[in-house]
Amino acid sequence: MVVPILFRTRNRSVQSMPVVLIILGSKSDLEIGKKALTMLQKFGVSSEIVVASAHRTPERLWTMVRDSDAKVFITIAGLAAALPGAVASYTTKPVIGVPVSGAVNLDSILSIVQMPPGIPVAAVGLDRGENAAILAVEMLAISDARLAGKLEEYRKEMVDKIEKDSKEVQA
Ligand code: RP5
Repeated sequence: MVVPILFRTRNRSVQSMPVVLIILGSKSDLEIGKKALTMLQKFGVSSEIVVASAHRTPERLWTMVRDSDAKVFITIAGLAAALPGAVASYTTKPVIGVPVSGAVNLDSILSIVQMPPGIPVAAVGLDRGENAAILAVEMLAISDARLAGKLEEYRKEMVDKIEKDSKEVQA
């Protein structure tokens, strides 16, 4: 039996609710979604990946966003990437868009960047699922000192790596 999304999400326990919901426009975007998921796991932020298309399943997408308790949405889509903008139109929570590379690339970038005034989407670079996750963590860290500390540690890791890399190329 197919359980409607509406029913499933309303009956979830508080513990299982993802803080960040990662929505893919298609299963073919999964590799980019995994980059976001892995980075969120590194920061100890709960997340979940789902598939819902703005064009192919508009009702499913609307219901999913409406019933989600996530604090931030990461939306990943290619081609005429309407997904991030559509999600932003259904919620006042922050929405991060990740354009997915393809034959053209600028198609998905411009679809996400060129939002009309009043309904913003925070766009990260092409295929940059990991950056979407870091940006989501930065948003959450505004009211979470533990996450803010983890972001500082992450920056320190990058500094250490660059210094190590520099020593290696100098040797
Ligand atoms: C977009 O169209 C999806 O986000 C995906 O990046 C692209 C191609 O979708 P599929 O044909 O692989 O399902 O809606």
